[in-house]
Amino acid sequence: MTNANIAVVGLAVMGSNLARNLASREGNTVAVYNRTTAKTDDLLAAHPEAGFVKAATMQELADSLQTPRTAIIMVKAGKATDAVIDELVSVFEPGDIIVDGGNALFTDTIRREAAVRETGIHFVGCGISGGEEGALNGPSLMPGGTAESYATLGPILRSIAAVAEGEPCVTHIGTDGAGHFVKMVHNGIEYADMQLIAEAYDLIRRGTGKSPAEIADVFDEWNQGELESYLIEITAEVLRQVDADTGKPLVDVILDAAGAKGTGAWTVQTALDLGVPVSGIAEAVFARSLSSKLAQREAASDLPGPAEAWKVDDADAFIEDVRQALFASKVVAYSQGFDEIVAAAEEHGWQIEKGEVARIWRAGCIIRARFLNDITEAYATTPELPALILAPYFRDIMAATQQAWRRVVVAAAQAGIPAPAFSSSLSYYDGLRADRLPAALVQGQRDFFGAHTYRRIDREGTFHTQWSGDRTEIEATDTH
Ligand code: NBP
Repeated sequence: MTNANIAVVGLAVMGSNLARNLASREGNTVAVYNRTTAKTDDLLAAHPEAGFVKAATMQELADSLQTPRTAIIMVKAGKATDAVIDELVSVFEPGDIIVDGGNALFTDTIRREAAVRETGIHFVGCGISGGEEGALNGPSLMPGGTAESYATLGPILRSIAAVAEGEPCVTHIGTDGAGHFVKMVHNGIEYADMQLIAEAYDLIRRGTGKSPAEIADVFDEWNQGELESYLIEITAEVLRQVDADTGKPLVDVILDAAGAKGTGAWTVQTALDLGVPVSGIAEAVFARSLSSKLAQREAASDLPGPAEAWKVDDADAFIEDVRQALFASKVVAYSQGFDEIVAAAEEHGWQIEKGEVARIWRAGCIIRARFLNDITEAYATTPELPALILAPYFRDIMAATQQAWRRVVVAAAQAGIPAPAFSSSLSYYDGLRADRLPAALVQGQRDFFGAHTYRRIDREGTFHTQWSGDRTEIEATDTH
């Protein structure tokens, strides 16, 4: 029996929704397999309209598929993925395609792709964004792998992807781990975006005394303008929610300890290895860590803060300042994220179209936002921008917002309100645009204690000062 054109392996929330999405598109017949067969039976019983082909074993799954066979794995990232790949390789043939749609670390995807390629089978790591809703109704899809495998896979992925302005939110990102890498950076940017919104909320609440419901109105209004995005939209909904038990705003009864599943940390760890400053994303990850240190926070709660209570004089003007600070900091987070993509592309030999990445993030995924159009346009005009923030459109935003941004960071510091992502983004911006940085002094220090040498601004070469001797400078190139 060979009548299915696509298979889904792993039928938990993501896999079953993706399978239903696939089955709803004309021309697809979907074979489904889950380690625990009862889950497969449940899915078939709940969705007879999908016309799923049930496979009780991997061999049955292989037999049910047209060649070249294509299977999408949606199991828990890590060991489970390796186990499922091994099983599929044992029943698939050269030319078949195995797709991992889980949240794999891109270096695992590089390793798996190389191993599976040895068998003649294609392996595609595909980032899938949008959670369970996206999987069912249209996710943003970030496939890696070979161009050859994308020729087969592309039409299937285009059929299920979210659509923005008539275009499916999928593109072939690059070879081997490129898709999962870009998905990882997407998640890192998501961390920054969420933290910036949370800081904006906190500053407005503590500065103006507005209630969460009133701040929800502010976010609704912001969502009509250049900040329009899914995260701003859901923030308003969360702030408006009232707790049924206590009658309080839900946000006031939720424990203020933020969880994380690790993709933000991966983004930062990878950036450290690549030497790319993604400070906005890093601060967002650290802010979640700090929030979760409940015992430490409790012990530190009597540390002194500012002497005077804080209230802004002009609430409307302050809220507009915060809006501008949020927009400027958001541009920094995206600019840093794209820097990381550029650096990894260089390191791994990926040909990543940055404008295409922004294009496929416009729908289906958590960071979907109006201003992604402007990112696509910026890279279309100047593909080799030294940094996204330097595109004319973003330069104009910085020019228009930087004074407000400074006022907000100053106010936060004086009021003793943590705004790590706002303030570190501003420091990054000032560092980037500085004529001179104190890095010159750091180089002097390094040369003093470790003879690490330095370069000069006025001539070529590498130099070392003999600090313990007569303090003369010598050309150091030949001595190291
Ligand atoms: P889970 O991550 O909870 O994984 C559950 C699935 O993995 C079940 O089908 C389970 O089979 C299967 N599985 C496990 Br666990 N170990 C296995 C093994 N050794 N062999 C075969 N199957 C095994 O599912 P999910 O939340 O649907 O997520 C699926 C993937 O999608 C993950 O990689 C996740 O990171 C990624 N993702 C999730 C989201 C989201 O919003 N949830 C978004 C984007 C991507 P069983 O039924 O037999 O236990």
